[in-house]
Amino acid sequence: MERNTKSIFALFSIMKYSFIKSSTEWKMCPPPDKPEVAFIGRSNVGKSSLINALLKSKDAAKTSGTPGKTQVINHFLIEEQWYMVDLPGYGYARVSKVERVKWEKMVKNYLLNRKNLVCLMVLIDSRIPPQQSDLDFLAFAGKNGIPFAIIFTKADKQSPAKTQQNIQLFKAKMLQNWEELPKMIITSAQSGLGREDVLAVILEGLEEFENNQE
Ligand SMILES: Nc1nc2c(ncn2[C@@H]2O[C@H](COP(=O)(O)OP(=O)(O)O)[C@@H](O)[C@H]2O)c(=O)[nH]1
Ligand SMILES: [Mg+2]
Repeated sequence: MERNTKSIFALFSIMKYSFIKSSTEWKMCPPPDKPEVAFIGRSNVGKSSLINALLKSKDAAKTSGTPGKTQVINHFLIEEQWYMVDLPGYGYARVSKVERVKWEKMVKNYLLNRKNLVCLMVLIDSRIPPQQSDLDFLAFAGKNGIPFAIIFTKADKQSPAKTQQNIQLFKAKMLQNWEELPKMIITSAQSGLGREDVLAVILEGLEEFENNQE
């Protein structure tokens, strides 16, 4: 109980974090003895920026203008209690087929095998209409029972009305194949919008993991 209370306070203020390792396959990841939350999305969606915003750090995860480079699974240890995982992006057009197949194998094996994964955050750019690569990836997650939430990014870049419009389009697309919609959070790494909502979802996952350990 004491641990829980401590983690709640830590989550909403500045979190202590350290980079643990980069892994090229799921078997090389740290032992699954702590709960972990992973982040994924199309290259350039704002994944590194969101991770930095959550950690209130400028450079925990490197933000970059040249997408599609990182093909590793990055583990950060947060508050000595849980892992935050930065997964390589998908749907980058200028990547070779060989690279794409490598990505599929690495990421999908990670998602299908990582026992301590409590929530996958799937990032979607709030500025653009539904993209097939996002819908395909969500279909994969759903079919395989991977727990996930959708995080819409870069909301500061347009009016709230425009954001809502894209989200409605996205929901309509999803409802063609899904009976119910997952949790969805609107965020901006720039303004901090949605930060606490994302952290609340993380906290739920961490608590669930703890309860299942007992
Ligand atoms: N205005 C704005 N720009 C963002 C936001 N998130 C990311 N960006 C920008 O989008 C680009 C890609 O971001 P990055 O975090 O590197 O994306 P990643 O490839 O998904 O890790 C960078 O130029 C960021 O500065 C946001 O919330 N608001
Ligand atoms: Mg990145």
